[in-house]
Amino acid sequence: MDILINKALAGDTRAIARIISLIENDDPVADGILRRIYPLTGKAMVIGITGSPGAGKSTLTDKLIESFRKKGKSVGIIAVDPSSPFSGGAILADRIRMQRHTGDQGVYIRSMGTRGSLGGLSRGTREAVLLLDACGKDVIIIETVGVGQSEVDIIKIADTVCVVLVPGMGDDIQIMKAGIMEIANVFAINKADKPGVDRVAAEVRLMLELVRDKAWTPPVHLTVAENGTGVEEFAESIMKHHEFVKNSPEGTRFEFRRLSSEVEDILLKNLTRKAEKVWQAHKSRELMEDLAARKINPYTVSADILRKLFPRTEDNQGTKEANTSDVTPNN
Ligand SMILES: Nc1nc2c(ncn2[C@@H]2O[C@H](COP(=O)(O)OP(=O)(O)OP(=O)(O)O)[C@@H](O)[C@H]2O)c(=O)[nH]1
Ligand SMILES: [Mg+2]
Repeated sequence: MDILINKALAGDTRAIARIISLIENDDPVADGILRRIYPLTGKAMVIGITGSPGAGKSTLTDKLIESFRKKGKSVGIIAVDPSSPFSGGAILADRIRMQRHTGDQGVYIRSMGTRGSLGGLSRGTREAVLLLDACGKDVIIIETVGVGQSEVDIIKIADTVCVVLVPGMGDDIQIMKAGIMEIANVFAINKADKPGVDRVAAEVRLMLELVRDKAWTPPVHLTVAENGTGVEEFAESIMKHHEFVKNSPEGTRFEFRRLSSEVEDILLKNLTRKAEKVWQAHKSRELMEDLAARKINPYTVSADILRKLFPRTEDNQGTKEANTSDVTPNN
């Protein structure tokens, strides 16, 4: 395991891919690896790119890679592909748009499926980001389709959330209603070569007036990802926002909130794992028959398992205290 970790930290892409697979498969060794690499994290600029299907997120990401590479920064990409129940970095459309970077040692691209979390980010996205961070990637971009849960999830992971909108889509307003306005730090109105771009930009700016945050007003950029128009300015805004996050009280609050949700997620994952184990060990043919015959109910069974999980819970202590107070008056 040490060899694998060291290889990954040295930038070996196969070792990185292997560890991400361990993470995705919820392999028990993954937690140990993450614990080891965690002290090396916290240096990368983590960017989330979200927006409706086909908005041009991958094309824009491809141009961002180019821009950051020119600035001498190494880049890691995680493309969350909701259509793929499997992962393992298969060649997907997302990846193909960034194909020209695959020969570049400073670029690592990985696709992840959304197995297990309907519409949300893949299990393990956060951990994959941590790994790429530890492995020295200066910039990490997470591309995710903005449907449902994923845009809520993305703020738990990314320092800067970019929302990509396009002209001529009737559902733009709906997207905004769905909370996009609350989470976006930078906007790109992509496909600015198409008619209607000014209208969308005006709508977004108007919406921003309504929910204006005093400390940071999300800039709205017009981009044509296909030929790179506006991408440089877009990248500048992303970097500015990152500076803002790192150097403001809002940023610190945000970081605390994010770390809290990180602890919560890990705690829940471990609890679930443990509970499943205890339940599997507790389960018997006899018990199942009793349940089926309604001799016992699932609530009681669950309570028994909880007691096994937490032998010294408040409930138990409560009983003890009750006993003590029963005894005290007699003394
Ligand atoms: N006209 C025009 N087309 C663009 C622009 N940017 C991207 N496209 C095209 O839009 C299509 C979708 O682009 P992608 O980059 O795959 O979009 P995406 O948001 O990553 O798509 P999904 O990952 O499938 O949600 C492709 O055919 C691109 O060539 C642009 O600025 N102008
Ligand atoms: Mg894409």
